[in-house]
Amino acid sequence: MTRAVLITGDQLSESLASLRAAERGVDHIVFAEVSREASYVPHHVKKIALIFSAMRHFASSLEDEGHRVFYHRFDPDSDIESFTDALRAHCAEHEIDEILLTWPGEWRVLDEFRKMEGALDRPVVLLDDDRFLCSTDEFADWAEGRKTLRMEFFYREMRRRTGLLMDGDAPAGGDWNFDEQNREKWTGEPEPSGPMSFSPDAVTSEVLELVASHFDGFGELDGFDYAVTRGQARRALAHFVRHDLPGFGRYQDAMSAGEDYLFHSRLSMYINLGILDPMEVCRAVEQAWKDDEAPINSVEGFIRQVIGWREFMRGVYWLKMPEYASEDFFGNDRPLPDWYWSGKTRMRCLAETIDGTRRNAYAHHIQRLMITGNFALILGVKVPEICDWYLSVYADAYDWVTLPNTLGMVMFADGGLFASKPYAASGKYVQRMSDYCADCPYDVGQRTGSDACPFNALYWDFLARNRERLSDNHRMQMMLKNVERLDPGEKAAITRRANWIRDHVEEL
Ligand code: FAD
Ligand code: DLZ
Ligand code: SF4
Repeated sequence: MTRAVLITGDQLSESLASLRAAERGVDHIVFAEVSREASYVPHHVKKIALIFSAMRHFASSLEDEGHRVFYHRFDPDSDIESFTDALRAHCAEHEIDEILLTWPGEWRVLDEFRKMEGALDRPVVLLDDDRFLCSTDEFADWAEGRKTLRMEFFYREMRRRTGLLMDGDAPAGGDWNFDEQNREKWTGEPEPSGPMSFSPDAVTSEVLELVASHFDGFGELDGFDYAVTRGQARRALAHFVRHDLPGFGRYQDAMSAGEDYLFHSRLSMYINLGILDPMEVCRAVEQAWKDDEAPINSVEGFIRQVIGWREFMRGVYWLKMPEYASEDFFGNDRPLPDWYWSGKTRMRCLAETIDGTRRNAYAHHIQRLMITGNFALILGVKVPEICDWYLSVYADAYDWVTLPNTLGMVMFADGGLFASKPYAASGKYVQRMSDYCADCPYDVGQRTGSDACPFNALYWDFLARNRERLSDNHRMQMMLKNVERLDPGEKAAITRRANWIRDHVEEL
């Protein structure tokens, strides 16, 4: 019996379930660069280049290990536009008895996989993606009977299960969470090293030419410096642990003009592709603490993101899809401003974040949450438009992780399934955590008037507009009371300013 094993662009792990099941030298390992995957959103060109180059490198490493690899390169004139087309063409040319797949990262692709048996007239076996620490069934068991899902409780279970940062049954360092130490503003010292850069090799250079000729989605292709192999990604991990992990905790929420990364790892794109394993990343980080090379607040904070948030988001996605994608708690109706794609706004915080996104296909978490995310929330942007923006512009973006972060964490469109309140904030928050406001033409100290920081009026107006909807959220009570306390004249001026901003958002 010969099977065709399709490996998608984010399944580049030797430990992948379908690769473990494949018979080396017998089964056909199929990769396909296809237009449907490359165009379901206008992906950042660096994201496409990363995926194609990493796929090509991974395919040749499998070949070196004795697998029979069949690689369909991107061809704009080809009739092969989808995974199904690629497998159909493969089955027409070769004797294939069965198709072997691993659970994909998007509902859209799962839907395609489920239709393959009919489309290809062959049995299709779909295996679980066990590269995650918590399976979708285990997450569903954990969520069963809970009205709201709180990451913190899930995370403690993951700590116990993995043994990471555990001292017997107790959390190492005496606490589960050291977040109160992780909110410092960064004022220039210590200097971050930044993520490790890699020069394009011949394979990547060929991919860069291909992408430059055929794709013009979003962003800049120049300066491509990502790891594209497992070996490189492991070096990037070691580099982060050695240089930037120590400062990661303290400055986790900080932002600064001209600093695209600060102390963040830029490892998500490698973990999500499959070329780094989440547990190996956490073990390396934990070891730095054991060796006294990084403080507990950095190490715990980092591990929480990976075994906590990352696993939790995947759990939420598969628990709630496909209905989840249509949630719209606030009934938003504003289009996404055009300048989300160009970066051309005078608002410094947004211009900086979007400019970094255009250059690097990257922004760090607090920029995604509190700058581009917060603005979309308080403006009331249509949920699918902002979700598609995030899915397009970041090199680490796949629906299983982008959607819950955007729809749930940022837009609160699920009404608080896992976020205890919307992350709405005024310019004051941006001023506290960054140096953006100092050089901004808008005045962060003003709520009204033509020079006032747009975040301010939008924030107060967001609270006023959604008072009823948020009235039974106990964490919002103080903020809602502050709205009630506003002087009626001031309140009317805020509404006028917010309406003006909404009507002239493209001019900001
Ligand atoms: P670091 O700050 O170094 O964090 C370490 C690791 O923790 C990351 O590499 C990542 O694997 C994990 N992590 C941290 N936070 C989260 C989280 N909230 N959800 C899942 N994993 C997390 N992350 C993605 O991987 N893909 C996305 O498409 C994505 N979209 C996002 C959209 C929005 C609106 C927001 C607010 C967050 C999003 N995130 C996404 C989460 C987070 O912002 C990124 O994982 C992080 O910025 C990646 O950069 P880094 O590797 O330098 O992370
Ligand atoms: C994102 C992406 C792109 C741009 N192109 C391809 C591709 O041509 N072939 C492929 O196998 N995968 C690609 N991907 C990643 C897939 O979209 C991803 O595997 C699915 O979204 C499931 O997570
Ligand atoms: Fe952003 Fe407002 Fe600060 Fe300008 S003043 S950088 S718009 S928060």
